[in-house]
Amino acid sequence: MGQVFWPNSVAAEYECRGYWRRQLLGDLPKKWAARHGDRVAVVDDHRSLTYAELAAITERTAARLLRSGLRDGDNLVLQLPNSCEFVALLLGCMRAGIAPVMALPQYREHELVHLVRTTDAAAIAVAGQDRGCDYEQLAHRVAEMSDRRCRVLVAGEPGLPASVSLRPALERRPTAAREEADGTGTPPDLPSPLPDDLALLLLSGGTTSGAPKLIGRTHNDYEYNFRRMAELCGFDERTVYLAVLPAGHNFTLGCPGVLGALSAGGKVVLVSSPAPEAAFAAIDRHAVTATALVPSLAQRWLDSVAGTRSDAFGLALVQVGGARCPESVVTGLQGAFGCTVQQVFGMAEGLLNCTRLDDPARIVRGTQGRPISPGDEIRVVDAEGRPAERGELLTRGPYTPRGYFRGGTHNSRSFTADGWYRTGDIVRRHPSGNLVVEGRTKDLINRNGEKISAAEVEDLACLIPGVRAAVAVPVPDPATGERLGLGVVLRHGNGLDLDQVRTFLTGKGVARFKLPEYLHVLPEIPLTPLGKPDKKKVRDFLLADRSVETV
Ligand code: OOB
Repeated sequence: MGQVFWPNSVAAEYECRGYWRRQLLGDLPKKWAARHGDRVAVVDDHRSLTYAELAAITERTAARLLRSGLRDGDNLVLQLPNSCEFVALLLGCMRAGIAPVMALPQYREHELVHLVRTTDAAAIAVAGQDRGCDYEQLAHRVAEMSDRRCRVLVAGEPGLPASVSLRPALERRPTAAREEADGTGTPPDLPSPLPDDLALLLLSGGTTSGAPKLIGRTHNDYEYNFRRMAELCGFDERTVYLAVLPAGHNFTLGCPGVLGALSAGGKVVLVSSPAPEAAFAAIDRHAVTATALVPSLAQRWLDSVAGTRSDAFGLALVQVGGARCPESVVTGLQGAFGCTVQQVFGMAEGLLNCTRLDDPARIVRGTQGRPISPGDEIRVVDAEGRPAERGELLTRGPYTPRGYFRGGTHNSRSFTADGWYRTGDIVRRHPSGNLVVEGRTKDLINRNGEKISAAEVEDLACLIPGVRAAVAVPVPDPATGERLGLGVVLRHGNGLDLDQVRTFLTGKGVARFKLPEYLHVLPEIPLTPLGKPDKKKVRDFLLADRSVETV
């Protein structure tokens, strides 16, 4: 299967302690519908679905997926904008025993081919066109570039207001397409996976080497993840949750996110653009009570509400996480929206820390909270692995799997032999028992909460003709937290400019957010006394260039 889960004795304990409830995620919509049938479950710019409709669509989507040739145990790369179709396909996959691989809408060929190959995906599901990108064409190119037969499914045909259609784009047989559209044809038997089977695959934001790693999450562990977060966030039937960050990211999906809000009987509003205007219109129109933001987006919202009566919105809770949040953003949000703020320090690998809704203001401002579960084990260790007040955070627990999906040798670097995940985050224990994130050992750039592996960009940059060596570094930035800076050494004296680098990488199908924003040509890569690239020095060169540019 490729995913390292928990030893049996540990799994039995998690079940015994009530963390795991043997609940299959694909069966949830039926349960929810039995309780809240006629109430609205999900809304986007075009349509809304009641709980009863969501349950019916989940069943139908599962059946359609299986009829289109997919099987229980397959993986499917899911790349849809925030929409009702996203939710229906997600749940439909889980109902059919197919693990959705949660791709972000920003991904292009480079990232998608990697996902399809690593997961052996049997299909890629996309929206036809969205925000200037022809996803259907993109998916076809990806399918052609991957080694095995990968179907392309296009979701969301217009004109079917209360349904989610799935067009198998590769097989354009008219009868099959009609069956898909009207839901006829013999319904296949829907499988019944086991609760400790793989339910979905999340993308790691946190690893150092090469392309992003995947984390397989089980029905048992992920259900606990969003149930526990929903409990801590006080979600209930009155909750109206706005998904404004990509719904496929763990934060928006399950912390408590879309799944937590639905489990609590609330309503989920999905917008496909994070722009303040669109988000504010949705908040106003649907009386949104809770949402999750990365700090840079929170700052954008604050800039755009300056001076207006935004506290008239009924926003009760704003979660901020994904990157270090300046205190000014926390106080700004409290002041502008009159809401409770919660800091969330989480990771796709599992562990979630958050401040509690009734924590004193200084804790909410100055810490990233504490683990959400009594089952979470954490250690803070120094470079020699000894317990310390400040150092790398290690963790194990009921929703932190013990390895990456098909992680190979990478697993032994990121996980200890006894199953602790090395987060690569440098934290300090606050006297209150909360954690403060102070840095990281992992080599990445955290731009708007989106993680970019330095090694991945360096490998790509070395493919540029004339580039002998490259180092990618984070350059601090007030708007995005960090930006991607690239230092390069050239083979010959020929010049290279930023536009050429960006054009080259775009041609390689690299997602736009991974394109370098600063470039510095170096005679040699500066080295530390240990002979490793001195990334601090490279960052200083880039910072110096930047100060010259902005003068
Ligand atoms: C979230 O998940 P990922 O997987 O995209 O990234 C995880 C990494 C963490 O290891 C840490 O380096 C950083 O992102 N991070 C933060 C942070 N929250 C995440 N660094 C400083 N302060 C924070 N509050 O980013 C994620 C997953 C679930 C909920 C929230 C965020």
